[in-house]
Amino acid sequence: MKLFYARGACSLASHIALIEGGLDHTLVNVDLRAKRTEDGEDFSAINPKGYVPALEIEPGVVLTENIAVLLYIGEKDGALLPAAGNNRWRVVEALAFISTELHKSFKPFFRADASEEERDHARALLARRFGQIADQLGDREVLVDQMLSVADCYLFVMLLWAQRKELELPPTLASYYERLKARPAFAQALAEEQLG
Ligand SMILES: N[C@@H](CCC(=O)N[C@@H](CS)C(=O)NCC(=O)O)C(=O)O
Repeated sequence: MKLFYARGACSLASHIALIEGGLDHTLVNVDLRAKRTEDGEDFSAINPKGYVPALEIEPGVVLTENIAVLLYIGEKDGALLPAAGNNRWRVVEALAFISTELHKSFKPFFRADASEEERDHARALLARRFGQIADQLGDREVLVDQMLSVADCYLFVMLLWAQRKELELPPTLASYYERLKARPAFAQALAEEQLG
């Protein structure tokens, strides 16, 4: 499998999941501004939507969208997605929440033309959403039941961004982030993307 990624972007969640799940993969860095891969290919021809993650699952077959890519990896490795039962749907639910309520809310922090008012609004919204996911986590080690899942990989990236943007996090999420960061697969992905 080939993961098209950008350093520190949401594709880091899939990068972590590929390592954590022990799946063979190669990484291809994408310059998101130029829409060029590190080997000089036109990224728009690979993913016409122009964004990462994009995962080549078979020669010429490219899967996009964080939720789909993460579910594919979870299904493939069998370790990061419950095979059946309510917890499988809890993982899907968590992925949807992270994608639509957390990930999207970061937009004003990445848009150079966003106003301070938009950023303040995003700060307040994210504080509420992080509070809700902290309540869901409670005093457990992972988001769903007792099993590390692709949802933890995705939430980890949101927490990395939160730290970089100096957003205040509930203490349970801050310690959850530190715990995940210490896992070998997470540390390896961070090192491979040269993220300190
Ligand atoms: N709907 C997409 C959004 C992915 C996305 O926002 N990717 C960002 C990086 S975190 C990106 O590549 N942005 C560059 C661009 O949109 O041109 C998904 O959920 O996978």
